[in-house]
Amino acid sequence: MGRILYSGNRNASSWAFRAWLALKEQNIPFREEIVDIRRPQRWQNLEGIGEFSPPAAVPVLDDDGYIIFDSLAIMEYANELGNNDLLPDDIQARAKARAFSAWQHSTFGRVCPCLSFESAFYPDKKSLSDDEKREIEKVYSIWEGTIEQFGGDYLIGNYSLADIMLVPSVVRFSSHHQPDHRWPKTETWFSRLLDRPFVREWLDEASRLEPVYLPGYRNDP
Ligand SMILES: N[C@@H](CCC(=O)N[C@@H](CS)C(=O)NCC(=O)O)C(=O)O
Repeated sequence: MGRILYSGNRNASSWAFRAWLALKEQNIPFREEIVDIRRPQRWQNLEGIGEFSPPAAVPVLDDDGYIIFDSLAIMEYANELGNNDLLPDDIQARAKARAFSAWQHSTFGRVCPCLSFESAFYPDKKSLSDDEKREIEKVYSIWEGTIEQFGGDYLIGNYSLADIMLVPSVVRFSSHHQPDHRWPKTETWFSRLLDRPFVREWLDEASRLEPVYLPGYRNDP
């Protein structure tokens, strides 16, 4: 039977991206089934996922018949199946990595909600309002202070689940408002993250797809 990751379109499924990335980074072998979550076929396709996974969403990992749903659970599972090195050893650093992951997983989408993951691949990007820029800059300052505090190459020292969790937000923010010299560590962290081969692989494939337009991007009704 093997291991199957039900994921989504490269330019539309930020949650699947995270789960896929954790499995890849831990060298876990798996087969991928891409579920087309574009409208209108989205609903019928996700109904099919709902036949074996309660949230009827992607990603879902089917590990030889054992179903694990939710990106965060899949990421933790991938880490434990692999080298278990995607969370810091130190208890407080580990809690901080989990805090950033949980923030992303719960309410981080409220930061510039009109900047969806999909919008990162639009050829005609909108200019951000001053308020939107301020929201993003506030986050850049938080990330800058965190990188400084842990003193490593990534958000919490070494590469961790927190970095993987934040990659799609890094993509959606940086494609509209790059960090500059005011956040030098964040700028370098972005480059490091975006240069990772598996991150590149997913994003290169995403860029070759037809953009998925969502309402609200240009404050349209
Ligand atoms: N908390 C879930 C969210 C997954 C999610 O929202 N996935 C989207 C695609 S990226 C989806 O399938 N949505 C279906 C829906 O909201 O009905 C996770 O982290 O896996």
